[in-house]
Amino acid sequence: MKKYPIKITVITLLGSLFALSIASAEYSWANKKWGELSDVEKKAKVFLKWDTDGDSQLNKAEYTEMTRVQFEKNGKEGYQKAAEKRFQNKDTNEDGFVSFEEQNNMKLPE
Ligand SMILES: [Ca+2]
Ligand SMILES: [Ca+2]
Repeated sequence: MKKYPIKITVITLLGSLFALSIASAEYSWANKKWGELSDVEKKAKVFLKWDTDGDSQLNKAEYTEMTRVQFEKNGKEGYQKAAEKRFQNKDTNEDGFVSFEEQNNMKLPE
């Protein structure tokens, strides 16, 4: 019984290591420096920066947040309406998510 918590810790540690290796292996460009990225990889990096839940797509909340920051940067108002409209336009398959492909008309680089 005494060893039980240690086992759990080891399993948890191994689990997080495994998750980490998957995360970094997912995109070959993930660990490159900005200057080494191709244009599409840069686009992908920016896109995935807004993907806070990590599903490689932007849901409406993530998309709205991206639009809010863009508008704020440019000193514009009315981001909510704009985000709503853009989201609808971009989500061409109407699944409630904007994929990288829908956003940029190109495939997410691997
Ligand atoms: Ca997402
Ligand atoms: Ca979609």
